[in-house]
Amino acid sequence: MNFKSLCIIGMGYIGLPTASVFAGNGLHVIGMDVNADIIDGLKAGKLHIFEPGLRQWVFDALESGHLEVSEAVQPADAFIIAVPTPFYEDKRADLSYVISATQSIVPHLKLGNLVVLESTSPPRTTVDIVAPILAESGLKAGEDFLLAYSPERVLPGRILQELVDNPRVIGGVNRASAEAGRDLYRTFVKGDIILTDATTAEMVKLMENTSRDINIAIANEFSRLAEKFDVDIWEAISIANLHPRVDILRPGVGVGGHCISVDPWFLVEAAPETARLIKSAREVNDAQPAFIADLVEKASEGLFGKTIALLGLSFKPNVDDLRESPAVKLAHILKDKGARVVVFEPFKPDAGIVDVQQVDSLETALIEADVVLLAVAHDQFRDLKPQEIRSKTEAGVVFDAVSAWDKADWEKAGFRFYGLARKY
Ligand code: SAJ
Repeated sequence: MNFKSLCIIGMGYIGLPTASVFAGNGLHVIGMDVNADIIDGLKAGKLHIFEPGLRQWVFDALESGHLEVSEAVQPADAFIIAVPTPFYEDKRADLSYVISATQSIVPHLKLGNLVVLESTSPPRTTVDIVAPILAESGLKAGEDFLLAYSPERVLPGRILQELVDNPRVIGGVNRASAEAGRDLYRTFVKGDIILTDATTAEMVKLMENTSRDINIAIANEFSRLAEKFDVDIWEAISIANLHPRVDILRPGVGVGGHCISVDPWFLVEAAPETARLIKSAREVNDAQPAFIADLVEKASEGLFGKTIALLGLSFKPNVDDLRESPAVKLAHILKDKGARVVVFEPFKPDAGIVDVQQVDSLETALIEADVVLLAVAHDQFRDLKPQEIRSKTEAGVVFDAVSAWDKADWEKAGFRFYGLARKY
């Protein structure tokens, strides 16, 4: 099939890069979002998210006229739904954005259109929820219009490369739908395009993120065992990983972001009796900030009245995304334990996190600190020179929760150095 126009619903971390890459490859793209601030910002050339290289792609796409942004869905040959799927307090998937995005397509749906759901969703969402809503148009999925699920699988920080180079899975409600999806994404995808059915594609996406969550959980659990047995976890992992079939990931502050810390719950919700390992892994990762807080408390010889300079708030290095961030949880736990927490997050210096005192420079964070706590290994934190930090703070203790710093260097600069299951 030949697609000339495309309407993408949701201008977030996935929708906006996808829209600008389609536009950069010649399609006429309408980038739609219900949030007027996002649309007005884009019209004024301002991006609400940070992703390396994205600004230029968006700017070029808008400038060329191939990308238009709008608060309303507009008719097009194809529609992509790229809205968030958060979870409720009880961890059930909140499909309200997927449902309202689907409903907004109904009045515009025409014979021969393609609709693709990209949002991570519980198994069977495409066939059991999206298809019946679109049927309200009087058209039938797979016959009058084509319907597919194609998960986004890109890594924040590398979105623009991975969009193009990663293999793409396209699950259709029938073969013709999957093939239409392939024709659309072939516009820019250089990786393999694998066709399957919609529910398999949904399951594949959830399995990928769940398996990563479980792998990080075992690394975090190993770090707790290592603390218990007085073993340096980093040395132990590096030795274990010499085995040809072992690849242990990195323990840390916990697992955050809108994907890995959320998606496994969709499987737990769908089959609680069966998905027991998945649930345990989630619980291990969710408890990691509290474990780190206990270690910091021990290293600081109590937290009451101490000032902690917390470096980093985002969910992982070199991104500005704070969603489900374990560093934010860590800040709150430390505060509850009686510490005064002063946070510097260079990628979002004014995140406005409730109850967290944020400052806009490293110097301000350090000035009254008793403890310097590294929570996120942003490149600029990795590169800090202990001798320079010494001249900016009276702090006696440094705690590196992510093993980014060299113990000997910090000790040489006069700090007492601690880390997660760290001996050397
Ligand atoms: N983390 C660790 N230890 C590690 C690796 C990661 O503690 O060894 C933590 C990170 O600090 C972060 C969290 O896990 O808090 C998740 O980070 P990540 O880099 O593993 O993944 P995300 O959430 O940025 O992106 C994931 C990717 N999925 C997989 O690698 C299977 C990406 O490909 C998906 O597109 C994305 O989720 C998504 O949108 O679903």
